Amino acid sequence: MAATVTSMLNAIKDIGREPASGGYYRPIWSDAELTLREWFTGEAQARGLDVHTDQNGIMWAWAGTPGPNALVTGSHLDSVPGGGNFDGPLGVASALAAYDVMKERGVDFTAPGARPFVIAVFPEEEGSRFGQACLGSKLINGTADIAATMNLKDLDGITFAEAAKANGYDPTRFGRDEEMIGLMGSFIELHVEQGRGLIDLGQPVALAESIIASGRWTMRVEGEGNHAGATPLSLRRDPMVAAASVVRAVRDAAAATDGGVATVGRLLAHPGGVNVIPSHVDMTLDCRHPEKDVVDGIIEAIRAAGEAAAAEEGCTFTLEGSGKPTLYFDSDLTSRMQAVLPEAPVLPSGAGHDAGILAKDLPTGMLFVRNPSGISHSPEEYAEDADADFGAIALADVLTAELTV
Ligand code: HGY
Ligand code: MN
Ligand code: MN
Ligand code: MN
Repeated sequence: MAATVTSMLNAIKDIGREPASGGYYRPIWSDAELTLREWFTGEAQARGLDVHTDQNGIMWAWAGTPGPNALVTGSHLDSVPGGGNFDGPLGVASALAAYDVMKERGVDFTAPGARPFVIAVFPEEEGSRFGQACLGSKLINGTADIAATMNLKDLDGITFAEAAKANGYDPTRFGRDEEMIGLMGSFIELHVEQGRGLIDLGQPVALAESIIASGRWTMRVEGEGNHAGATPLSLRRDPMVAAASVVRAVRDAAAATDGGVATVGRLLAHPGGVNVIPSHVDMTLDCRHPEKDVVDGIIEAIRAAGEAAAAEEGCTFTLEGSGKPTLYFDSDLTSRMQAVLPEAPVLPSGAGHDAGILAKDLPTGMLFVRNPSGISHSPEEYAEDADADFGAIALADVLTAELTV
């Protein structure tokens, strides 16, 4: 293998790294993410791949002439705040390494009649800047509401449209791309495992069976801003007090189910002064379970608890958002992948992926590579060198088989 997966990940290990936490922050169109785009372009062009970025910000590195029924592999380069260097980049580096392996084995990607092959990099998979997960894949397949997307704001109040324009995109051209979707035959994404399945099973790679039901909600507790020193407790309508009860209720509602999870990842008091009783508190909510009706039940329990906690403090509670059901990957594609990798267990994914979004239009499948820590969305996530290389070769084996489909 020309450049090992690990050597490629090492080459980017300082891009977007936050010295204090050791974690990464690589949101869309940040300096870090733009540098990673340049890195990918360089790696792809060094392999003779023809790289272009489409109107949705998705990067495509073609091994020959673009054509229908293209075999697509790749992943994303952006990260969550405080994220790791493997969630996303492992899939991109492994796609490049798998291409190297296939070339070394004599695969001729430009032979007459060869199935078109392309490595894709999807932007804003984490939704870290604008709050919408898998935004790039949702844009290209039309599941993103364009007007709503253009108005999404980052923490600095910059809209998606403004940021896109500042990075050379035409905000009026985002959206479903029939031509590109029409060219995509199937998509196989390799990803670092997020959880302990493989460690406990003693296997280096797994195939994905499904992506469990999940959703994102926003919660707001509205109270009355006031002076922290001059306002007696009896006169307060302090949304932070109610918000504390809401966070507790989130855990209790999930804990009351069998396997449900719910997370408040961000809590922002407004205006956020030390000596100011907040006027309102905004929180995010991420909730997941293999069965969507369990997710729905958790959300309703949180809504009831939030309304009660707010009322007790003379505040109001609102909860908005939506979830989606469990996505099962294409069974024919996964069966073919299993025939190539008979040792690989087939596991559900607690994490969402672009492959889950693109499944709306084409067969998609996933390969997971063992993560000894089981931890992800943290600098603790990693894959051993040997497992990373094993994963790239497994990906090459699967892709080689798919070239004849
Ligand atoms: O949040 C997720 O599940 C994924 O890592 N974007
Ligand atoms: Mn990911
Ligand atoms: Mn992730
Ligand atoms: Mn993902």
